[in-house]
Amino acid sequence: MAKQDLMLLEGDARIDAAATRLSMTRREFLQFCAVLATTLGLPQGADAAIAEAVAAKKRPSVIWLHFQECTGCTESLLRAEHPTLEKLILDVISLDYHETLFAAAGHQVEEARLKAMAEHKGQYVLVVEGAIPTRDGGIYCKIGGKTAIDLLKECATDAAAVIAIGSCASWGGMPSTDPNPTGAASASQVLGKPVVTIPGCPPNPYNFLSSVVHYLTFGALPAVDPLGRPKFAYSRLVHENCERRAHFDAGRFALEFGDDAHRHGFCLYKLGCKGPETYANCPTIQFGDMGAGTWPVGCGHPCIGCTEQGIGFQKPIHAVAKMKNIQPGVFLPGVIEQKGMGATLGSAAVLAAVAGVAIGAGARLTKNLGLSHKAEEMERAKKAGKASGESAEV
Ligand code: FSX
Ligand code: SF4
Ligand code: F3S
Repeated sequence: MAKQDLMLLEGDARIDAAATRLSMTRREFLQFCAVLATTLGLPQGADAAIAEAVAAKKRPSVIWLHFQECTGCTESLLRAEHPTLEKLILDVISLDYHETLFAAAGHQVEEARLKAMAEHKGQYVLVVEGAIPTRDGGIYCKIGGKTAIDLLKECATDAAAVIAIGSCASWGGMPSTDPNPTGAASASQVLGKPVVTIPGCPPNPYNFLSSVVHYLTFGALPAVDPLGRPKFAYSRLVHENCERRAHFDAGRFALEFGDDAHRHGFCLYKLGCKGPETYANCPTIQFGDMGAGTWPVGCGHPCIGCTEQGIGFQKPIHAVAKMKNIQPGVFLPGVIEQKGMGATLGSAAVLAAVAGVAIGAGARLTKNLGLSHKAEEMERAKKAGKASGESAEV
């Protein structure tokens, strides 16, 4: 019977045993469960249910297939730092088949897969990493003499749940980039039914772990959006939670890699950041548990929209993102206007909005941002002129 309060589990011997198993203190383990419950957006009491489920060690059997990809999905799981994420993942699941991590090879591996599928018929979780080449009968990816198409269909038949990890398995990803010579397709396209997808290139390991822990605790994968993405992770645009958002709203942009604005950590929108049209929780959970800034934009690189079909590996890096939604903040006067360039730029946007010119709001917004930048440049030029004038006078 699940306890409703995490604190009631403080003295529970099962919790101590789980913490020891994971090389954590009891407190760290309980905190970890609380963080997972929060990440999943679950109500009060779910943290205790998660702690009990992980402690009970009911590890679901997992069969992990690799197709057309770079193995970055697996690498991102293994490269996580404190608390050792791979340890947590390997503790909450029983990884019965994984082509990269298996010490065995050849027939032994195939036997392990068939054995796991027979022993856990209807109960195992199938994880698919990589796209599936469908052109020319699927001959561009074969494992153990079988095409990826056949292997996927065979393994999915008796799976309790299918998770497509990474953008390749979720929607085709990098291998499906035009002209898509191998006909790379997603797991869902090949199976002809929806599957849970955790896009990203690589995907964030926390999103995978959280989804698996949800399955372990509640016997079902988390709620998903129409693209099969868990809502807890893909409901918000990168742009909504970006640490550089204040710069965007104020019209402060890096214009070149390495320029002053870039060095100051200004917004990367004009360098082609796709955060405004990409749904992912990268800015909030970040990568590798290494502390602040460990995500693409945090490191100074524009988001390339790696989670988003039609954006990642498709839209050129220099192309400016389409604004998916317009936040009120951008209609307010930017700091430059407030500093003396007049409130006209912001006011014009507000007036246009009031006048009901809703169509083309994105274009107007971008224009407004361009004007903000122009205003900033004018002010800089004015200052520079004044400074040189002053020095000339001296
Ligand atoms: Fe690589 Fe995975 Fe990208 Fe694809 O991640 S990191 S190419 S999403 O399938 O290995
Ligand atoms: Fe962050 Fe990119 Fe949005 Fe700028 S455009 S605030 S860098 S997500
Ligand atoms: Fe990918 Fe953009 Fe996140 S490039 S990792 S979706 S910040």
